[in-house]
Amino acid sequence: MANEKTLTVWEATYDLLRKLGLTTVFGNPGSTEQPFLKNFPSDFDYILGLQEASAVAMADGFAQATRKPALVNLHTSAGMGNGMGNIMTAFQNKTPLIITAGQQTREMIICDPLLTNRDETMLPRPYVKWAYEPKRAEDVPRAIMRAYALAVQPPAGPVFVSIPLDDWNKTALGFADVRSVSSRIAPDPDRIREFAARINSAKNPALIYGAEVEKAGGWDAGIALAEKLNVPVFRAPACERMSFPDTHPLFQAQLPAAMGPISKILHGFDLIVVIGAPIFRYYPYVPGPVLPEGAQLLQITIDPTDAGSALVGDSLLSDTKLAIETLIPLIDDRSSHPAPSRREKKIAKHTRSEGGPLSVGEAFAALAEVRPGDAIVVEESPSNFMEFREYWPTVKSGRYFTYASGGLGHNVPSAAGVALAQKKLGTGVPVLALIGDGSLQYSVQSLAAAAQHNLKIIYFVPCNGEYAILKEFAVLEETPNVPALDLPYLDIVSLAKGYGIKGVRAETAEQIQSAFNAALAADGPTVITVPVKRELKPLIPPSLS
Ligand SMILES: Cc1ncc(C[n+]2csc(CCOP(=O)(O)OP(=O)(O)O)c2C)c(N)n1
Ligand SMILES: [Mg+2]
Repeated sequence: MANEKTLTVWEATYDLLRKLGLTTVFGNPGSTEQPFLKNFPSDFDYILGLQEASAVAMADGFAQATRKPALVNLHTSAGMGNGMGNIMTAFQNKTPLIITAGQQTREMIICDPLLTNRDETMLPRPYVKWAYEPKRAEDVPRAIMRAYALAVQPPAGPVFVSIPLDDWNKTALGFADVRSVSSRIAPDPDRIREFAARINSAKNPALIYGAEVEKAGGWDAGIALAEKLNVPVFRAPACERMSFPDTHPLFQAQLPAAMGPISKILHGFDLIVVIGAPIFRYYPYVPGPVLPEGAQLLQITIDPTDAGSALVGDSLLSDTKLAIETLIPLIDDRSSHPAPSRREKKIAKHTRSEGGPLSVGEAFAALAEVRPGDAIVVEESPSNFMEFREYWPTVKSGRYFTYASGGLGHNVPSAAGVALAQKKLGTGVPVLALIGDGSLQYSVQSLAAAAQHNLKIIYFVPCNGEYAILKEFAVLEETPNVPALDLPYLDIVSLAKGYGIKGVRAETAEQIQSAFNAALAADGPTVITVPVKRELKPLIPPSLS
């Protein structure tokens, strides 16, 4: 260990990262990062993204699955640009990421040499909570400490520190002070009593759970609240985590991401209690009221932005688990009331059609029959995910991950981060990555990390040879003859091979099952491609549009 007089910024920073538990670095190196990565310590792991988009999203999946912040090291300007789409998604996901990037040397930057990250703090905005380049080399460790403290405080999210390449050999001020900050905020006691009173006086309330509940560790508390209230539970539209079991008798449905349809589904409720979600996350514009007539809305969220952007209702700022736990003793027990009417819930079964490719439902039905008890799903399958959930219900917390943004290119690398977390935690839990054939192309290079680290991921790719969801959107929005929605030429088995992964094509239910079982038994990842029938499903069911 260096003595404090000769301690360099490099040594002080690695000491800090070690103490913060940030010993897994997700990145893609360039010459501006090499002074940071030199003599890479043996107790650190470097996970190579091959492209910055993959590095960011792998870190996101890893952070979510370990429930801890993660460290990302990107290349200067161009690398930041590559990472930007997934930085935006990490911001929407509220994932704490400490993102660093190199910068040209302070000695030359006045004359704009190659590798200059011009106005370095501007590029990642508005999708970072803080962006900073230290005013002097000595401040690098403290800047990372400050970034960490900001990233983990609610609402959590990515932060950015730009570090000139000549900072690392400078003499440090000493070891950085390691600070801790809290990551939960309890509800205002008066306001939550008001909320409880409004729930108690409601005749016909409903609950809507969003992703924050599961992220806050509130899965069990959410079930307890729902059971004491004995009311229907919906899932917030377009939410990235599950928060409530699909198989619970009170569970109704995931709400569609459109205004009019949501108010139709919620018709008849007098109080709608939304916990852990924006009001609401919409996708297509289908006009209609935000809420059905006569309904009031209460929102509990940790995010002031989501409280601010709500078009209707009254909000309470809080960690959702703490709020639910505070609410439970304050609300009347309605469990003896007649159970609310429920939709019929059973795992969908599919009869197999003759000839031609399988329908995607048939493919999912075959897959569900060989479902292992404990697999985690990471999903980016725009036109098929709702149907998938009919066959593969989520029954446990932490078993389903997708993105809060819809920005393609997140979930293929994120699956590698989730699987890496399972490996490091020693859970032995496999990851099923359900990925559209179009979606796979955006961060395809992350397949290499799965192969290099021998991750237990089964990529299941329904190949319809098209951007099906965009065709569905085109019907709804009446925009015919959009070019470039067909991609029949992709050879995904060969792509997998190119990245060092076994690729298999499965055309029948039996082939799907044997490929999946072989993949489960294999030591490392497998890509299974399944040619499926083209189907034009309505984006919003006709009864709701
Ligand atoms: C970064 C990015 N670029 C473009 C889009 C627009 N987009 C949304 S879904 C989609 C098609 C996805 O195709 P595929 O993965 O094959 O799924 P399918 O719709 O066929 O089920 C596209 C291009 C996007 N969401 N994100
Ligand atoms: Mg497709």
